[in-house]
Amino acid sequence: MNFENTFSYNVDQFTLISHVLSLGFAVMAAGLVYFLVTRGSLAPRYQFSSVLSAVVMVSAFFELFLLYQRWVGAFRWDGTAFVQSDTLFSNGYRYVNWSIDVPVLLIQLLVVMGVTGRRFHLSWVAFVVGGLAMIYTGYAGQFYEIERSAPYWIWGLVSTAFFLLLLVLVARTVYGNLGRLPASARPLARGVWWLLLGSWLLYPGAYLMPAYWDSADGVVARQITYTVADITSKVVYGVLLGIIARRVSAAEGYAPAVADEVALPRGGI
Ligand code: RET
Repeated sequence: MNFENTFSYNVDQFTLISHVLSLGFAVMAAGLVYFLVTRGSLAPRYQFSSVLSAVVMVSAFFELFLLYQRWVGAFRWDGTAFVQSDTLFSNGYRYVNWSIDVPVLLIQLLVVMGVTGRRFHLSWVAFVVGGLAMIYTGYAGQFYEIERSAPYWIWGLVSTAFFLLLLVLVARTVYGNLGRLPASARPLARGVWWLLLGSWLLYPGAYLMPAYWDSADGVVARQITYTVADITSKVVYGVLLGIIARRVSAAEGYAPAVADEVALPRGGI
């Protein structure tokens, strides 16, 4: 069970969380349209990056929409506060959604950084295996977040080891392939690394929230943290990779169809 179910909430806390969760799925729907519409401005081999972003948007949309419904169903107004009703809120839905999104986001990086052949295959396997190991060990640990007994800390640490491994692999993917990119795209690729680092660190921060902010306000902070992390690690990251792919496409001499020139501001966004 999650610590969200151990408190009652005043009107402000309850509505703030409802709004933050609804922002999450609304942004994913908007992102889906953006990635589909701008797909044509990329050279065919990079269009797969937009398709991967669209996959992330659809899966995150449904997960966050479900979570929003769980939230509004898990509490009822008793005249003074929002108290537990007969269903539970669960962040577990987030973890299962990450099983799709984490591998897809990392594979998208390989596509845009121009990794191909054997290297692509090896990195692909390492990202999927490492990513799933990080997520499922963390998933096991979050069941113990209320009592914060040994499994909470042990699974959290095991998950962190996989996280560090992934970060090393991501840093190598970005910095090891910078030379393949046109000069105009290199600062953006470095930006992708820092964005990924900053946004992904928010997830372990949210995992730890019950340990250092064990109150209804801590729950508000945790759901805001998750939403900021979701928007930056999925949408902003996808937009940034799209801009890089567009610059690489242009450097490779790809000229988008006329309709795309009209749809996008000059120079692309
Ligand atoms: C867990 C458990 C505690 C330790 C660590 C974790 C890391 C989670 C991460 C999740 C990233 C999710 C993303 C989703 C995007 O769709 C599992 C919370 C280190 C890094 C990027």
